[in-house]
Amino acid sequence: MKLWHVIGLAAFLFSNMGYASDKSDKSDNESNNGKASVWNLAKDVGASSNQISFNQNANGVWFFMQSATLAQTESSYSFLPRYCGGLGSLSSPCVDNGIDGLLCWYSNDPDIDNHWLPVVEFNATATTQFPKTITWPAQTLAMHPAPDKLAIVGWRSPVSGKIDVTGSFSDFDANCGNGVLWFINQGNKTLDSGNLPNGGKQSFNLAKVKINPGEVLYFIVDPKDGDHFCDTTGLDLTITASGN
Ligand SMILES: [Ca+2]
Repeated sequence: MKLWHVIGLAAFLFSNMGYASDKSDKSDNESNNGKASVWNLAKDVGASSNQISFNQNANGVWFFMQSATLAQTESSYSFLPRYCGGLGSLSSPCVDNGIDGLLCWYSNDPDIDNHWLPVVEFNATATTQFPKTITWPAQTLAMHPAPDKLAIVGWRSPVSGKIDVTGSFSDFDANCGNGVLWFINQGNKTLDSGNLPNGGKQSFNLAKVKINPGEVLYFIVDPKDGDHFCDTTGLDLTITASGN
């Protein structure tokens, strides 16, 4: 990554909620040219194990975010501002994980338990990893909320027409806690939701969701009753443009 890329990325991350042009951060994925009809979260994020791929605006559509409170209010969402690509960074979830190759975007404020949450993380290794009490399959994305903030993956639509949204939320840490609540919102409107029990997995399948360019779908994990212990939650997600 060249210096001007870094400067541009920093300016982008610390800007307001306005989104940068798709042209500002092209990945190697050919689907970044706006002609893609399928977006797979793990495939797009894991296209290469570095920040260029695991990035705000990855493949032109993916964003990793947090809320100000547990309220699902679009205007209160902000980008997770910090990135860790390995064990070299101090005071980050990467150190907590203790395993290189677990990449993460995380909060800039320690929460009430002095953890850097919420966090959106990706297992970029080729094998299942077991940080602390978590069972984390290879090449999968996970989210963890704070007790008082939502963990959010955003997909900003580059297309108009209708899309199909399929995937699942899975509890990657069944050893404690009370599970999570999950939501799929289009702006502030909830399209689907679930109450995921500890250790559970719940699928979603939304057909022919009408969408306009620039509209955002939010995939949200709430800690459930403010109990965020063992809330590492996998998100498997594929969005397919199905035409008009
Ligand atoms: Ca919980």
